[in-house]
Amino acid sequence: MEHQQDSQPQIVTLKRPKHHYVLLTTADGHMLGISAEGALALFNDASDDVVWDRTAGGVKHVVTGRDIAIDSTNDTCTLSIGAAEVDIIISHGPEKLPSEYLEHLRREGWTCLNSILPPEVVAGLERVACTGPYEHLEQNQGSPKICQDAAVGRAVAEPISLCILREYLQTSDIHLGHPPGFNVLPPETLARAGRSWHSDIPYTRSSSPQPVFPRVGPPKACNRNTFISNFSHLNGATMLRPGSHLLDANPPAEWNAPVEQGEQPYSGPEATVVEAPAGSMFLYDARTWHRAGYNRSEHKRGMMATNYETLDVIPKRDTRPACGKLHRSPVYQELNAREQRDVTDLLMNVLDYEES
Ligand SMILES: O=C(O)CCC(=O)C(=O)O
Repeated sequence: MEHQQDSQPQIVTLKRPKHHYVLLTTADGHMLGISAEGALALFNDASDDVVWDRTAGGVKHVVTGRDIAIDSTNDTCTLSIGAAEVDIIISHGPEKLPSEYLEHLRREGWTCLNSILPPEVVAGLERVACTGPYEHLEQNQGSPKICQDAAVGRAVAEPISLCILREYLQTSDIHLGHPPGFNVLPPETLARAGRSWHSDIPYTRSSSPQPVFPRVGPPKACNRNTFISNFSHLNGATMLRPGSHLLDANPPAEWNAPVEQGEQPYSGPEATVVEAPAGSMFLYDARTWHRAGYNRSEHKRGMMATNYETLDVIPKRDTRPACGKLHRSPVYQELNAREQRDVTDLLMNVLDYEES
C-alpha cells in the first residue's frame, strides 16, 4: 500500500494482489469449512472458517492449518464430507481473512476487498455499466440492472463482503437500501449522483417515510461500492473523510461551497481517496462524509453502488418490485441456490411500508 502524503487529498493506492486465498464451493454455492468441532462441514455463509490456501499437495485451512491432499492443479475435486461424497469447485477467494477486513472497517471506518470479484463477474458488470470494452454503448434503463446480467446478483451476494457487512451491522437481518445502482462517471463531468459531500444516513432526501436516526450509536447502514473500472484519483474515485461516521455532524457547509466551472467541492488533505483495481469492493459506514470525484481520464468510470442496512431502516427505494422481476427473469436461473437465497433476502427482507 502506497501513501502519498504530500498530495491533496490523501491517496491510498492498493495494487492488484499477487496472491488470493481460495473458497471451496459446491455447485449450489455452499462453502466448505471446518466447524467449531473440528469437522469438515458445508456452510451457507462465509466466515474465516471457509477460507483455504493452495499448497503444493492440495489446500490448507487458513485458521486451523489443517491440510487436505487434493490435485489442486484442477479446479474441481471430490471430497468425503461425513458420509457423503461431494463435488467441490476451487474458486477465487479473498486476499485476506474476513476478520482482517472487519478489523480495518471498525478501526478506520472503511475497508477495501482488493480484487475480490473474479474477472468473469467484472466482465458482466462492464456489460451492464457500458464501461471498458462496452463504453461506446448506452446503459439499458428499461429493466432493473439485477435482471440484465447474473454478474449483478453475484456481486450483490458476494459472500465475503456479506459476512463483513453482517458482522459490522451486528445482525444477519440486513437488506438493500435501493436496487443496485450504477454510478457511471463519463470523462470531464461532475457526477450526477453524489457530487457534493454528504452522508447516506440519516436519509434526508429519501422518498420513503424514513425515521430519523441519530448519527451516533450503533451502525445502521454500510455502503459497498463495487469498482467496475480501475478506480483512481484521476478517474474520479470516491472520496471520503475517514472517521466522520463517528462525528455528530454533517459535512461543513464550506466543503460544498459553490464552485466555478471545472472545479470541485473540497478536495483537501482531510479527504482520502482509495485507489484499487476493478473487481474490488469498498465498504464504508454510510454515515461517512463522502462524494464522487471528478473524472479527468479519457474513459468512463464504472461503479455499482449498494447499501446494506438493518431491518429498522426503511429502504430509500422499494427493492421488492426489482426482486419480482428478477424471479421472472432467466437471469435468476443462472444464480446458484445460495446466491438466489441471499439476493432474495436482501431485496425482500423489509418491513411493510407505503412509499410516500
Ligand atoms: O459515485 C461515487 O463515487 C459516490 C457515490 C455516492 O456518493 C453514493 O453512492 O452515495
